Amino acid sequence: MRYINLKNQGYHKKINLSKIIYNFKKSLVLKKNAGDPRLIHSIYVIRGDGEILFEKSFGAIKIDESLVSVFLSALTSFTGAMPDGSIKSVVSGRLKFVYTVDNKRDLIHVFCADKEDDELGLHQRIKRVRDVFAEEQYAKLATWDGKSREIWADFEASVEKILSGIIKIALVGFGGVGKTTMLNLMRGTDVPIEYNPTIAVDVKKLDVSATYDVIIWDFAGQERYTPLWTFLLRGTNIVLLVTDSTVENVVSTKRVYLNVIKKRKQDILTYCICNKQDLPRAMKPKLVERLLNVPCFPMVAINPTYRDELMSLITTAIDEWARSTQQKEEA
Ligand SMILES: Nc1nc2c(ncn2[C@@H]2O[C@H](COP(=O)(O)OP(=O)(O)OP(=O)(O)O)[C@@H](O)[C@H]2O)c(=O)[nH]1
Ligand SMILES: [Mg+2]
Repeated sequence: MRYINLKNQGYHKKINLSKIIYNFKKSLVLKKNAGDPRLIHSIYVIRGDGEILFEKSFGAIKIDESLVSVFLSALTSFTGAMPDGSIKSVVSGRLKFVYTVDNKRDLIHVFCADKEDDELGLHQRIKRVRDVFAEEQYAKLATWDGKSREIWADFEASVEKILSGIIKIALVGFGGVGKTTMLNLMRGTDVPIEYNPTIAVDVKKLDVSATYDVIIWDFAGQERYTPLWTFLLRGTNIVLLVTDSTVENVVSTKRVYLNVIKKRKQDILTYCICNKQDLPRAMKPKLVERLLNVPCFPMVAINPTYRDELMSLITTAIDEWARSTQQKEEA
């Protein structure tokens, strides 16, 4: 069992690294399964008269197709009284059907999933599918001949994206550089001025994308926690590498980038945040960029006027990540 003794740092308790790692492994498994699209068997868009306009099967789980047929044929009889936009679900055998109505357009959207699949994740996704259909697809039906598949290409791509799940963004950097302050700024919560070092890691959901569930992992940066970083980076899609922009910290941060992030097998999109630009010793992002060779952005995390910049930077990172993932899939 690995322990870190914190006595020398003024703490009088031991941190059990193995236990922290075990708990995080457990939470990773749970998160992975939450709304995992691989458990969604199929999705349908159905007209009020029962006609199936769109169906897409993911073939992830073997199911009793007749059960689906029976459910779909009976569906219109119990969606009639549903208020617009409401979502319901029903479990039948191993399957869970989640459905919602768009009364204005006379449409019903249905997900057929595994009964264990996360209810909230399914609700969020079916709502997004309904919105995307209303915004991007519905108008195309007016000129549709009822047969050609071309008009469905964009919608199908959107559905894939919506079902593709979770983006993990990690805030990585040494103690006191301002990661937790940035997380608070992103979430619009009050920014405490006093420094409370993060213990191990803090995980929060960020409401920033209509397509993905974005989870931010705020790493603890004090030296005693850095052995955790390699483990915590698993499954990360985007790293925001945070520096306090002093020369010393930029140099150490470069070492982290080269030895911990860049060495990983999986591709991680990395941006560097040059925080504490309000302080006199702050290096300019242009200069840091030349040293680190990753895109660098200026930040003053204690100043709420930087929030918009921070949010648009995260949106840009997510878009860039999604684009490069798609390109890799196509290659
Ligand atoms: N002057 C200035 N202070 C900042 C800025 N951002 C954060 N701070 C302060 O720096 C201190 C440390 O900030 P935290 O966000 O807790 O640092 P952290 O990176 O999360 O540190 P660990 O959790 O130990 O890894 C706090 O007192 C913040 O108020 C900034 O842009 N300018
Ligand atoms: Mg912190």
